[in-house]
Amino acid sequence: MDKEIFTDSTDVICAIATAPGVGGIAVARVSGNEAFAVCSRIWHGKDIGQMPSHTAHFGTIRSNNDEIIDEVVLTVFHGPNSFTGENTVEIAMHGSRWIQRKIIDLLIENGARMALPGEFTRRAFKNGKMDLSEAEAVADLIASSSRAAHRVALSQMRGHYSKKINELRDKMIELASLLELELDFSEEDVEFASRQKLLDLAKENASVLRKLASGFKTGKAIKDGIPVAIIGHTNVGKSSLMNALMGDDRAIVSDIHGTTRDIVEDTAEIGDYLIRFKDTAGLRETDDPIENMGIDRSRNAASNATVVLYVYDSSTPTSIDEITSELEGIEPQSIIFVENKCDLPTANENLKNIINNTFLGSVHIEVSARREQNLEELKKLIGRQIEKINADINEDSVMVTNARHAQAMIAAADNLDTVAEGITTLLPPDLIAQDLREAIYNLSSITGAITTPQILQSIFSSFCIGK
Ligand SMILES: Nc1nc2c(ncn2[C@@H]2O[C@H](COP(=O)(O)OP(=O)(O)O)[C@@H](O)[C@H]2O)c(=O)[nH]1
Ligand SMILES: [Mg+2]
Repeated sequence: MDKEIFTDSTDVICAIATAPGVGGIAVARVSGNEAFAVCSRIWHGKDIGQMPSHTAHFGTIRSNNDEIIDEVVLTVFHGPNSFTGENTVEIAMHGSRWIQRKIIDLLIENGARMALPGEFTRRAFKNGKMDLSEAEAVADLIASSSRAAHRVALSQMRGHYSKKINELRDKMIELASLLELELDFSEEDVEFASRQKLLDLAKENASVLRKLASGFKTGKAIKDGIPVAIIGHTNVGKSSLMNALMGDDRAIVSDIHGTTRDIVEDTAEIGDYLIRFKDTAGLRETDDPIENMGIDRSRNAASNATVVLYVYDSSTPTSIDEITSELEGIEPQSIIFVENKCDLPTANENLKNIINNTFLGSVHIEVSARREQNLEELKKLIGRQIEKINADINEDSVMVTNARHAQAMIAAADNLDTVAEGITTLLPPDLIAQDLREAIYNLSSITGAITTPQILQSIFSSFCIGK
């Protein structure tokens, strides 16, 4: 399916743009140079051709034998001042399934065709209304399920991200053109492009790009859920805590040690973030091979988590040595110690102080999963820990949330390393220019200044119809 499937981009396309199913109102989108003519054939009301852009009008949609299908509100947008850049009509109808289907059928009978997935956004890209990373951000914005994910997608859609990429690229283009100029004067042995400046730029851009790409882990976590692992001994109440935080009986709770053997995962929205909680098998010495596999997974989950909830049982004596060995290799700043079962008499009088002195930067909280005590405070603590770790996320920060972009950045950084090496080893300008051009090419693929039909196909086909 490498073939370009968006064959004729001058067709009038139509689709329901609201969520599938029954709703109070549904909206059909119609786009294309002849969109007004197509809609006029089924619309009874003011002359669409005479409507000023960005105005809404009441009227009816009628079938070919003049039967009224629905009373609707029709909004017109004159190209290029529309989402797609083309003449566009949006028909807000009553949300019955039958009306939705009937109006789409009528539009098709009268000269429109069904839009392909992502075709509206693809036309917007083609008509220069947005670049590729902005178009991808439209999909992310629609899918965003937390405030933080929304913030990152909105910033990308509004072009902050592209601006940063283009700044990096423009500097490289400038130097590349100076290098190419030298090629025209090759007999005269002149240097238009200062080698020192070029070297500095290559090194600086490579490091900026690597740093951006390394933020992909955080960016992806914000989009798909920030991993928070719940670990600790068996029977301390990890699964109870997971259930209490989710408000759902997600994991099996019992007083039998070693009940949870695999990772139980679920997401919940806490504050601004979507959190992906992972309840794990309890840590203990055991001969059971299956349980041991589960314990390995627990350790793995802990080392890949943004925040680790280390749960211990207030009513059972626990030693700091055990805790220290179980948390080996985990950053203290990412740990929240959760003293559970605080409804029972404590057997760990001094442990909290010892923990605080051993794990500098960690935080501690007492809860009862069973009685649901202090859980709101725990949620706030989780939010605050994440906020601290992601301190640099704000409206204007540039965050990579897309694997395609991270790959392109790393490829461009590798090209720049080769450029730097070429300069230090006094390579002729045509060879340096070639590597520089490749770096520019890789960066350009992010915003779509340079693309192949295959890239476009894979991006837009993941959209829904109507977007
Ligand atoms: N008293 C009391 N018991 C609890 C609390 N949380 C969990 N438990 C009990 O501790 C036992 C182990 O709980 P579970 O969640 O399965 O622990 P896990 O092995 O760490 O996942 C169960 O009998 C729970 O009912 C609590 O806050 N207070
Ligand atoms: Mg459990």
